[in-house]
Amino acid sequence: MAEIFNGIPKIKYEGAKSKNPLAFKYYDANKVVAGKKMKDHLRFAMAWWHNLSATGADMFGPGTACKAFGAEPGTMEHAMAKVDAGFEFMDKLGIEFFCFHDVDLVPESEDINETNERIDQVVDYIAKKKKGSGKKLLWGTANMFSNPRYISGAGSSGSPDVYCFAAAQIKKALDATIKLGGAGYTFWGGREGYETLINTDVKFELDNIARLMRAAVDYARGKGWKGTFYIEPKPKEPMKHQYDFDAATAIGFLRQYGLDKDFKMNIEANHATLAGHTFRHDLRISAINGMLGSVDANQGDLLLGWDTDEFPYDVYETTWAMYEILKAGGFTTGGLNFDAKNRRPSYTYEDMFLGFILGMDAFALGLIKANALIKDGRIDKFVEEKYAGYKKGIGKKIVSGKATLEELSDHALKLGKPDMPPSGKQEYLESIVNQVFFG
Ligand code: XUL
Ligand code: CO
Repeated sequence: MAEIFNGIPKIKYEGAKSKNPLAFKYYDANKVVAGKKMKDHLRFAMAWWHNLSATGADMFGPGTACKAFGAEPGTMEHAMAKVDAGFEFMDKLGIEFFCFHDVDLVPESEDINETNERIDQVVDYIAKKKKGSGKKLLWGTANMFSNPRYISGAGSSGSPDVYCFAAAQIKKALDATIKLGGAGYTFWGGREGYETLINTDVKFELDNIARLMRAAVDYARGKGWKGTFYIEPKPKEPMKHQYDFDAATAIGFLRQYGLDKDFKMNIEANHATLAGHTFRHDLRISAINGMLGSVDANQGDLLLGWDTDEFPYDVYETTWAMYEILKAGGFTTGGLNFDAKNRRPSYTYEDMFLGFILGMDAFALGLIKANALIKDGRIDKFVEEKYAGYKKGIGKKIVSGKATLEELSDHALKLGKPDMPPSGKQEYLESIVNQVFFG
């Protein structure tokens, strides 16, 4: 097999003092941190769409990066070349997982039957390459937002025919996921939402989306698949309002429709910030509901109001993310999928590697610092002490769930005036974070 990324060596860990751009400074795959190898905590994945398909085109100009990989884009030869490129890329970075949409794998035909035949060919080829390679499928998904038939959604479409096309794509993408031993399957409802309520029956659309998800679960479970379904919340873009607004909304939806046993959240950093939350907030909401499944690792730009999908470099953010993930017990079927792309001016093959090195090092450093914060213990101790009053007396009774409103009222009336609660000490706690980071 001819080398595609000529001149790019296997990326090795060289340590924080290294000035070699093509080396990891913090990601040391087999180093044990908090009882597990770094690679097993982080479970990095490559996204087929950004890494092997997207060229940097935006609404003002064409792509700048060449992702031809020696073949003519739009052909099956190119689809196969992308598989070779993807496996070489993962090998060189030591990445074990990948994720894809159905139509990232193949050029989409006008006729879905032909698209499906193409998917079969590429999936067979991926299955062959995967054997003995140590590479695994983190999750698969169906792109139900790009094709013009999805103008008004897939499961939320006003057309039952379009609804069936969505089902056909999900079925095929699930077949591919199952065949490749995938650990997960993601629903990101890009166009499941509305532009205006003037032409939308929200209740009908939500019911229909839930029916489609139920059909998908029944199909996959019927095939014996034990993997995790994920919802990837996002508040807007492309739609003005998307139904899976954030983790809290998506979890409520899953519970309402009885889908919560089969689904977890796939939290994307840039989606959380678009929803007006921190990345950490959506991870916490997922975790406390037993719904923290997987992560789309990227970061946004707070000065821009859209999904920029940048490679994560903000170590405060990656640290808080890893703090939440460690506290939740780590990933099981999920991992850190780089749903991230190079900036348009970073158009070379080398830039593709530099983006991943940046993101992998940022999360490795985040893991190290999150572990240090947990070991330091002062933050956890503070939070525990904040609620210590609930371990005795009336506090204990409240937590037992047995206190009546009269009892609670009597307690207050007896006191006449409570003591001020202790200081929140936010600034002190923030200074601990800086001390652990830089001390
Ligand atoms: C879009 C997005 C998607 C999903 C998969 O914002 O994040 O790429 O991750 O459909
Ligand atoms: Co994503």
